[in-house]
Amino acid sequence: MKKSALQIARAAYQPKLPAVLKGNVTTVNGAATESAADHDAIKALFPNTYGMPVVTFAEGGKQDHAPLNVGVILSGGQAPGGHNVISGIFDGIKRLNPASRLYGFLMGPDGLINHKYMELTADIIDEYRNTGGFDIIGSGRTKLEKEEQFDKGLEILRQLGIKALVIIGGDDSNTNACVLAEYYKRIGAGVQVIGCPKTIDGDLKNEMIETSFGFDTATKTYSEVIGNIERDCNSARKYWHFIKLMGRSASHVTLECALQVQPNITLIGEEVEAKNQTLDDIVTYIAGIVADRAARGMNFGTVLVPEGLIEFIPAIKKLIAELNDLIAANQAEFDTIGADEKIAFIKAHLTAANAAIFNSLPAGVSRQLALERDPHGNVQVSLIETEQLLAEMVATKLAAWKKEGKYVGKFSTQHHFFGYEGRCAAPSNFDADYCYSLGYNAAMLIADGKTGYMSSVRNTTAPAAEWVAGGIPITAMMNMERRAGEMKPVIRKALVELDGAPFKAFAAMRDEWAKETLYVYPGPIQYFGPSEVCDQTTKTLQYEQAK
Ligand code: FBP
Repeated sequence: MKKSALQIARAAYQPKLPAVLKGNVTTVNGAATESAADHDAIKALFPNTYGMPVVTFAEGGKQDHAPLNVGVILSGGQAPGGHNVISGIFDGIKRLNPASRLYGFLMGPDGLINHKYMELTADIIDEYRNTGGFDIIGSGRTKLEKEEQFDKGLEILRQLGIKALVIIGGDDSNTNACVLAEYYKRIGAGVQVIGCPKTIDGDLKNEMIETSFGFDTATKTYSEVIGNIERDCNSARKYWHFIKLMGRSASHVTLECALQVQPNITLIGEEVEAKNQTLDDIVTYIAGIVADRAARGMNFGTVLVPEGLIEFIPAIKKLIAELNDLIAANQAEFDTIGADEKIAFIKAHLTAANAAIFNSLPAGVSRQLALERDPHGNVQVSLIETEQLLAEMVATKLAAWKKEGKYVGKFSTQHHFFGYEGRCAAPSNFDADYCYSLGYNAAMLIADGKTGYMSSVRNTTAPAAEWVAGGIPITAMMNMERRAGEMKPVIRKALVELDGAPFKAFAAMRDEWAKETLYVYPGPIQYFGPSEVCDQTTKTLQYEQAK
């Protein structure tokens, strides 16, 4: 396979590990845990994996281990560093015993269910070290949730002598990993299940999981291009750039990019919800800043929009909740009718208040809300062109203000959506190191017999040698939520906290960024060079850990 000069040089990079993982480890058990909420309900659903302690690894002990056969699955959207998680698992189990073997299930959970797999040998692993993408084994969004799927998977796990399965995924996939761990423990299958926190969205985090992998590289990639756009914008001084950023259910990506590039306007979905704003409130806010800058001769600017914005607007959120229940209750009928009939059905069955909101939305948006769902039941917000919608609505408002004499200026727009560009970038040093450590650490959790745990590497704003390695029971992150019309145990999503340090820092500076032109140009990710350029963590982590 032909490789670029960077790929060749990067293949030789040796990811950093926490010092504790470099030798033999012993397990230090912390206190028993409780679920994030709904203790009784979660305990009843997970009697075998509830309440386990947080574990931390310490140096010492003896680690002679029998050969370990391990399986790995990449689940959901791509995130930079997945290949390093896999190479970390590989190196970890080989260190425990060189006769250990690693199997990759192909194209996500489907590979387990349909018995599609490949053995990942040293030469294959070496091809993929420190590379972006999930192409080593592919990924998929099939939901692993039914006992028939678990039993089918167990057949191949037994055939290959696999003692543990590592599921690399986001909150939904790790929820399913936990259900699988509980099931295999209950039936005495003898297969452990370990999760790894992946998603560029950054919404799988808590006290013990400081960040999901891929967030660092993806936000640095987006910030590079937004910075370039800002410089173009400040050179030509004739466009307002509306930039939508991935991040389906939380606005962490948008907030992190804002902290890096200091745009004129940033919308944060969680704030829109907390302030109970309407679409018109948002449009008025943007138009106000555009008019103010125009009055001072600046008919240009940048606006960052989180892709999940639509879902945070309270009126639309209520509408989506009713749509979810309505579709779930009529799934059989829904599966047999065409798009126009579905829309007609929805209009006929929605409550009056939600029907009014539904009818008031531009046709493209209402269709998207009504028709397209991913296998986890999520609205596919990446397909809704919110950036364009907002730009058009702002233009209409400004035209009205012009007539009233409240606005004098020119408003020309450009639209962008950055998402896929960042999901498979070559992992930054942080993600390369973090992912390799998560994988290596997963191998140690397996060696220790753990199941239903998520691999956890903490203290991540310190140098890698000082990172703390261990595991957190997945049940400790769970609560009950309504999904597709039913209450389900799920990992609680981490949204942007409005009283958290990253948001507060942003909120303190945003008025200045709106008024003036204070763009910052981060430039491309650097893999080689001075540490202050190559090894910086995200601003989010820096603010959260106050460093
Ligand atoms: P994960 O939560 O699976 O990591 O994926 C997140 C994400 O990248 C979102 O930001 C985006 O809305 C979605 O995936 C896009 O999904 P798809 O890859 O199926 O188009």
